Amino acid sequence: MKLYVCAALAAMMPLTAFAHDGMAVEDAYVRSTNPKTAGAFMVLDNHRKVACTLVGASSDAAERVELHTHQEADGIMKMMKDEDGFPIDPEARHALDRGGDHIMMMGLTQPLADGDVVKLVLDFGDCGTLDVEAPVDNQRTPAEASMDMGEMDHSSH
Ligand SMILES: [Cu+2]
Repeated sequence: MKLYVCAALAAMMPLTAFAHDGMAVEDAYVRSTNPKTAGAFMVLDNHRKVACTLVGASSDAAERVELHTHQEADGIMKMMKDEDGFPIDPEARHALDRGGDHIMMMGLTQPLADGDVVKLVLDFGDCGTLDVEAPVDNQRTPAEASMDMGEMDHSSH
């Protein structure tokens, strides 16, 4: 029954963008903690038999979109710009998560509220680009986002 409900919801409001080139994204959402910046989180799914790297992202919703990561420096986790991109192994997944790798939108053209949908274009270099529609979900807790990716839990939708 839960699966059925999820399928119906997905049909009305597609949260998942399936792609050309064997790249896919699951469970994308955007979280905006202030009117000027927002983070985008999702699971990158590489269906190809070659490694792909997310090298950049863009969106009409923000002046700048950067790849960020968190690194520990002197015992403190610091957010910093990632220059190398996020590699995804062949037929593997890579989670963009709070406290880890993520996409940062800076200089929002307008403040984002729950229910808004943000369009992003992910650039995987040689592996092509992927259009993603990510709903704004400021209520999302980190635990939900980082749950075991092997077993998809549709009950949280
Ligand atoms: Cu960031």
